[in-house]
Amino acid sequence: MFSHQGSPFCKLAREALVELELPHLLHSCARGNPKRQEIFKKHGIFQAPYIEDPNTGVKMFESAEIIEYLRATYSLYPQYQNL
Ligand SMILES: N[C@@H](CCC(=O)N[C@@H](CS)C(=O)NCC(=O)O)C(=O)O
Repeated sequence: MFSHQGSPFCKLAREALVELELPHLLHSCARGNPKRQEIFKKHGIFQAPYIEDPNTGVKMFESAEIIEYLRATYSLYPQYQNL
């Protein structure tokens, strides 16, 4: 996941990864970090959080969608995802 610490949206998405105990790489990309270019080149925009899931090929922005995707894909109890 591409993230930066000051972002409340990134914090929520990161929390979902941790809550589900999913091993992940966290690419820190605060303003000025050249890693932002990696996303910009692929999508023409930069926004964090952004994830790429190598298991499914999914690539996505938007914290709420990321959280929903992670829970639907990896939770053992997806029916309780809104608790
Ligand atoms: N609706 C988006 C908002 C994400 C967002 O606004 N991210 C900010 C950081 S808090 C961002 O990437 N801004 C562009 C930038 O930092 O250059 C979400 O929920 O993920």
